[in-house]
Amino acid sequence: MKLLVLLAIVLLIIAGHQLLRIIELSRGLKKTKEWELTDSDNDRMGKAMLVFMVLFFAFFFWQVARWNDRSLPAAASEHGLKIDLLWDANIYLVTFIFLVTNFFLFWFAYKYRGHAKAKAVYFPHNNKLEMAWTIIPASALAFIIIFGLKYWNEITSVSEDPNKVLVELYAKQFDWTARYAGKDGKLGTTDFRQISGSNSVGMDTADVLGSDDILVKNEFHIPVNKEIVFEMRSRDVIHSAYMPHFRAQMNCVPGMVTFFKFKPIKTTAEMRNDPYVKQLMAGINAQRKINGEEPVEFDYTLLCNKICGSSHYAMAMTIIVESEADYNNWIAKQKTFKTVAQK
Ligand SMILES: [Cu+2]
Repeated sequence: MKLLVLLAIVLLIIAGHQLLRIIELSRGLKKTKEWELTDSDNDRMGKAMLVFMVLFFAFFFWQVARWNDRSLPAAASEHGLKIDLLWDANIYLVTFIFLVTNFFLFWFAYKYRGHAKAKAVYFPHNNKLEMAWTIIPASALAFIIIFGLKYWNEITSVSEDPNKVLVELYAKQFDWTARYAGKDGKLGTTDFRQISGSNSVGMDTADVLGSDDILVKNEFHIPVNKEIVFEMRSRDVIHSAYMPHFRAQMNCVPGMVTFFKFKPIKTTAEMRNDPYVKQLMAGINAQRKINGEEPVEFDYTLLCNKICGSSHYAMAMTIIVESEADYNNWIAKQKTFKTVAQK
């Protein structure tokens, strides 16, 4: 069988080679050379450019309509709404430029299609044009950058809020640990030399500030409408704390503490009732059913957004946003580092 396939391939190559030779020989018999384009060739190509443009634009708009219902729900944090605004402004701007430039690209390919008598125009320089295509893109980019920088500074500035909730996210290959400051409101210091099986984040056991710290895995809770300050550390490689529903992402870099803050504005329960989220989850659960999997409910997630190793995909943690009372109830039930360490 293998020999037959091999023989077929060899014969195919020989046949192809012979075909090429016939084409080469037939060239000598023709009067025109095949690399010389005729006016009718150019005309056909010019019109094909227009046809391609129409199909290309139709495909673009079809894609927008087809995949639009797969995007993230509206932002669930205060600053996230502004990021969404910036995102939308960018997309509209880019789409507009894409349509205009591609229209001219194909339109000019058609309009100036080759012609035996056509002469090229010598057009070396135009100051007004140069000014226009420098100033317009520069001001558009300046708007995007200034707008973005303003909110970037807001989410990365030091929190002045006395009622803030401080959460440390500790990343390692391949999981997250969330650490709360406990009753004293201060995170205990850490020391990488003390990392061990029972002290995975390297708590400095000599620091009393850390004894009331609370460490949780798999799931962490935050109260709605309060400023949450995140401090991020990494044990091994660069990870990235990504909370897509809150429009927040920050690298976790070994040897340093990075941070940002945001204010969640919708609880997990509110998100589950959101019509768009319901539709999104119905789509996901329909696919899960086909795969023979149990249906799932919407949950906020913390993901790692750096390709940090073989089990990178598994670096996830569920985030529960709830009322302050529910949050206080939950945190009161968690064990402090001291009680866990004494066991
Ligand atoms: Cu990671």
